Amino acid sequence: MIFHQCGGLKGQITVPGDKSISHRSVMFGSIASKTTEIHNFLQGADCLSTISCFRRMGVEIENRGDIVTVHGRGLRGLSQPSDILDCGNSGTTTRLISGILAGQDFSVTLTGDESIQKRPMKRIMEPLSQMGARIRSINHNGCAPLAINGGPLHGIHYPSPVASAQVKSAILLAGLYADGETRVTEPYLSRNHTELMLSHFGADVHTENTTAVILPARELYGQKILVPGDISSAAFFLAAGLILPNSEILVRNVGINPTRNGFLRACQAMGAQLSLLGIDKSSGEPTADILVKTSSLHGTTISGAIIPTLIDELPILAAMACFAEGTTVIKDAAELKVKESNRIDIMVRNLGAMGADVEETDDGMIIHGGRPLHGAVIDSRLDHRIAMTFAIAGCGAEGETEILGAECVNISYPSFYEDLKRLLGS
Ligand code: SPQ
Repeated sequence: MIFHQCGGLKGQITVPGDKSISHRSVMFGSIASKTTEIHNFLQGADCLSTISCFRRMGVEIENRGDIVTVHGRGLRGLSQPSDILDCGNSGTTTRLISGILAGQDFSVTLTGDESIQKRPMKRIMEPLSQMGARIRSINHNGCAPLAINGGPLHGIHYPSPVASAQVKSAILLAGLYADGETRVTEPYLSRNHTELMLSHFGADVHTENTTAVILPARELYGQKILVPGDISSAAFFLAAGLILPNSEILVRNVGINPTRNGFLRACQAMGAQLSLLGIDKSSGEPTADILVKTSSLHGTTISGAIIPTLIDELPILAAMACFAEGTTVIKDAAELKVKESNRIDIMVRNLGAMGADVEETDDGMIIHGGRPLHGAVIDSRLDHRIAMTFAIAGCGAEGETEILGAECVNISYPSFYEDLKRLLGS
């Protein structure tokens, strides 16, 4: 896939449904009673992996494109799959499903693609084991494939060393099956879609500062779910609208949950002309239309509690920082090293190849902005966020940018390149 420097982005766009919320709606719908109807479900490869895992455990799921209907089997109605469950490239599927499987009365083996088999799973194995689950890494390396023998669980108070919604969610989901209260305390609050949605499904769950608390459930109840547009997908167009000359774009119906909207706050700290229109707080997940115009950006520091609220947007923020005046410091973001790729290493290498002044640190990077970027050959390492980041960077760079493995955008945003082309008017 080749990109050239281009003029501005103009027009309106509605990005696909939120990936985190789409996953959860299928998972919770599967273990609820009756039917869950999901509108604006993300048809990305990761969410399709979640559907496929639950189908293999006997859940009838009708996928009619935009609407997905899950015929729930109840908390204890899943059946043992006849084969290994394949979570594909999805960390969310692997970790959250492990929490559910820990409470079943059967055993399962879970695996995923090459990237998943390198991502750390001890972070869920430890707390789930403390709750009584028997879960082991088949290759003894703390990674998938995982063998999970479900059984009786007890509640724990787990102080999580990382702010991770996947760790928190795995424990809370196991907590549905435990014999008492389960608590997870995080260093900073991570995305809270699990808590919001489980409460909507009838679970007794609440939050005390950075601690999520859940009580065992007798039943969850199927719901109708409207999935908001994914702010992590919107971020690429918002960034392009800010850095490419003569741009003005409106991204419609974007989820702006405060535990996910750090990207908007970071853009504002960089001097972005960005407005939220038509804010709708009528459901648990607030949404807005977001308007951006080409802006003179300046550097900022991104660290601490904001990090979990923009963790997946850090690659595109790092690229934006190259188009800003002054220095941008990203710190407290060591979690980037254990995503689909090591996102610190790959960002520093690829931005460096484009001529940026960027240095790697232990837990982030430092970018001295203002140096024009030039085209380069970019290895996406099959990481969807990296491919999309460099498509946008390529639109702002002189010369030709070639992205290797560009098709990996299929994981979270299958129509990304077509949508980008349309906004560029090409
Ligand atoms: O599902 P996966 O592969 O882990 O996806 C990523 C992404 O970039 O799409 C991370 F690589 O998003 C995670 C996110 O980083 C999705 C997620 C969730 O839905 O709960 C939470 C975050 O991960 P974590 O490890 O911080 O909990």
